[in-house]
Amino acid sequence: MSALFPALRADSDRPALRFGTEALTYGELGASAAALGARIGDAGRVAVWATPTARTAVAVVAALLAGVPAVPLNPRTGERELAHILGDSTPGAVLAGADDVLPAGLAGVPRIDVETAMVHDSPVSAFSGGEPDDPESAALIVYTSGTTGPPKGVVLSHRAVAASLDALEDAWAWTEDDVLVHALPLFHVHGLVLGILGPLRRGGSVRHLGAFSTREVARELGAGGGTMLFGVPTMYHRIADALEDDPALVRALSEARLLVSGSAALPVHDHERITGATGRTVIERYGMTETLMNTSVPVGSRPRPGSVGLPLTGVELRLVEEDGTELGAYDGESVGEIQVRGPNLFSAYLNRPDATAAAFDGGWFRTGDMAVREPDGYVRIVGRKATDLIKSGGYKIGAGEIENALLDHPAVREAAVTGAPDPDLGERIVAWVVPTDAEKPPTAAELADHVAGLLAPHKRPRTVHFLRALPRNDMGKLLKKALPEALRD
Ligand code: MCA
Ligand code: AMP
Repeated sequence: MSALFPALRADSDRPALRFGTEALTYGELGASAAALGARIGDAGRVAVWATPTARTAVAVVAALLAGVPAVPLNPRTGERELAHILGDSTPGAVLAGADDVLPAGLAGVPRIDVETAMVHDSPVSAFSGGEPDDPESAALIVYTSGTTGPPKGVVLSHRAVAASLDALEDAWAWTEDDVLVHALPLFHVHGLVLGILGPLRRGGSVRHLGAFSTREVARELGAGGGTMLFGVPTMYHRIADALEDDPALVRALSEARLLVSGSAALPVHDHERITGATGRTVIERYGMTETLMNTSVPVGSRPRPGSVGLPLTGVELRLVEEDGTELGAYDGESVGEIQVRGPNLFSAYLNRPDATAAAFDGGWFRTGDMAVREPDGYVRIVGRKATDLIKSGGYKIGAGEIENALLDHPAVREAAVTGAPDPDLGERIVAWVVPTDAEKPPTAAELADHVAGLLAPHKRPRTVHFLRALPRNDMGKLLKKALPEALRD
């Protein structure tokens, strides 16, 4: 039996996954993953071309069963970011779909087509799933942006994945009867760990929509069979916009057991619009690639828009002031940095002992998120320590990596990147550019394509302002706060 996924049994015809028309039972998934796992045992690490398909789920489960760390790759990753991830994680193989066209950057990595191992309708008789004996073994390496430099590989152990998913079982009364609906990308924690491994650990099922649309949500949730919906705030914002004219969507949300939002703050206005139209509250949970899940509003709690709830089972949480003093107050006012400790934490940043050491304060992980605690212990996030981190559409993006990419464009002499409030994306990436030739500035679309091609499409600037010079102080330090004023000048 598999320790991580007890429901994976050769003879099980319970539905496990459905992506569009492709569905796999636990028996089929177990057999497929075991067959693929047998082929990757000595790969060291495997990269997974993480398209929103059943193949990605099979590939990741295979790697977990084989004890081979999986590195999920965003299929839209640009050439520079891909080269960094491959150079850093050195995968021995890439698992992809037979039809996937892989970029030149992956040419040197042996390719295994997941389909060649997939078993439909004829589960093998002897499925003997199992994970490495040591729960500290690496399960996944997920890349995440920081304020500066290229993304870091977050090493997540089998222990962390199991602990975090089990804590959510408690908070959400998540059972094998739940059918999760979502459209999240499968190369981040939210979509992959919570959205795929979560249902599989519970023995329930997941229906992935391929791409987000309110029409698909309406079809799958509620009467369509789905009991839970996971999404980032941008998705709930789009749902809130659509509810007024879409009775099917109202019905679907009203009938769901649980609506969960995370990856960024869901604005109170969107909470209220959804509750007003459906009578349902959206539950927020707070997590991070490095920590998996830390807090959640528990199921059955009274509505708490704006709060990320209580620490999950096993998670210790404290608020710390700038000078390192722990804040004891539960007054809804005193602001401190959230630090957490518990079995949900990552093991290390890959190849970055310096960054790993800097991330901890005597065993406590510094999240960089600023929060207050209400008298009843509920946590409310009020901001972020680093202004150079942008959350757009639920993706974390470092201003520095975009600035470096922009500076590599021949028509850019100087560049600064900031996040601007955006009703749909939460924050929108704004680039402030001094062109090499003021008479012939590049177009905004050209710069967006340039960043999308080097890094990833979600890192592209959505607004570009051209300036004669960037505002700097006497020491030459860039003054990002003065950028709007510099534009007016
Ligand atoms: C547009 N596109 C381009 C360009 N312009 N491609 C290349 N170059 C360009 N210049 C393409 C895009 O690739 C995309 O293609 C389409 O145009 C639309 O893109 P975009 O406008 O970016 O999409 P969107 O509508 O803004 O997306 C909104 C979204 C997305 C669906 C909400 O932001 C999303 O999926 N967010 C989820 C983020 C997430 O999972 N975060 C979890 C990390 P196409 O449509 O074909 O794709 S946080 C985490 O894991 C922690 C633990 C936590 O707490 O959860
Ligand atoms: P990532 O590093 O991409 O995993 O993003 C983690 C960050 O997302 C956290 O440090 C928070 O800033 C943010 N985040 C996640 N969930 C929430 C939430 N429910 N409310 C506010 N911010 C959140």
